[in-house]
Amino acid sequence: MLKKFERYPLTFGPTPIEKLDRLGKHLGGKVEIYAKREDCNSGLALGGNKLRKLEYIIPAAIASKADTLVSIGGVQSNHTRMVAAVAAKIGMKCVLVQESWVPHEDAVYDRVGNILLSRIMGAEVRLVDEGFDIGIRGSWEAALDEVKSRGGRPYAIPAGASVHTLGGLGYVGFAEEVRAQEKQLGFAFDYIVVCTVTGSTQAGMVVGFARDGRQRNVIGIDASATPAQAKAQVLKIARHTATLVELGKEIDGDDVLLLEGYAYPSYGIPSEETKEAIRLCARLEGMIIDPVYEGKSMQGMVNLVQKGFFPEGSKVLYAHLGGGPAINGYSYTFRNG
Ligand code: 1AC
Repeated sequence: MLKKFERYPLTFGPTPIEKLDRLGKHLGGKVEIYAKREDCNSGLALGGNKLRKLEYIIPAAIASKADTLVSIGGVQSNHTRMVAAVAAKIGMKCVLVQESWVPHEDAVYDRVGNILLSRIMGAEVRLVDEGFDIGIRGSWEAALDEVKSRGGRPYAIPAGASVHTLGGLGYVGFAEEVRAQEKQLGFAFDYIVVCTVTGSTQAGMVVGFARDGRQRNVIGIDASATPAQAKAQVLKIARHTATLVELGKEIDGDDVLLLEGYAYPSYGIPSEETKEAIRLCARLEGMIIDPVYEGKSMQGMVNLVQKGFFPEGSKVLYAHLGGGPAINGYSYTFRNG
């Protein structure tokens, strides 16, 4: 589906699929749980899902003759960390707008984890006191103008790379990769569980799995706490991406399943259940997930297993998108483990 698109390799290749046996047994043993380890996808700054998207965006950035990648996210954005890493790798400058998306107070929140790594990699980091919104932001447009006004050539990468015209392609590739791995494994997954905030990860999966009619088996777990906006964005990106890859069928509203009810109390703030999901994974599997993204999708998946959402015998693939570094910003929350 992606042959006609130029790809700048930033990842090691197909990511491992790992069976989470102890977690599955702990949850009753009726469902098999696997994790696709997108967190292990690259040597670039601890890796993660954004690299799959950037692989299809970077050729356009290079072709534009830009000298500066300009992007945006929250203070503990994984996406901005990945943009900083890629800029370093390809020899561009990087300006990052880091908004106050998360009303979280920890003395080191703006000094550790993702933002620490971005600073070390040489990005110009700007803290902006604006709240959460997955839409296009004035602060980001201002940063683009400023780079221009000082003689630079900016290349704009939106939050999560999501509403970039090529932002959905990377996760179409994920679906193709899973299909190839399923052949080797000798079985197909019944469900794919993924965390959703800005939308292009789920949108790409929906398009990629639509190829074999499995788009409704992609279970998005909303972590934005603005699910109507997130779902509309997933649908928009999926439709656009379907056209780009010439899918040959329409994506309609029912193809996007986004479950609400796990993002509380708000984006980036873990509930008691999110914290329990993080501890559960760490203690049963040694797998580190974070309070902003994968903690919430894990909480959602655990709850779905417990309430019998997945029929007995189902094989469920959990996408670990690589949000781990943000956990450093929650050192007080986890001070006792
Ligand atoms: C929200 C895009 C998002 C990030 O890491 O900044 N996942």
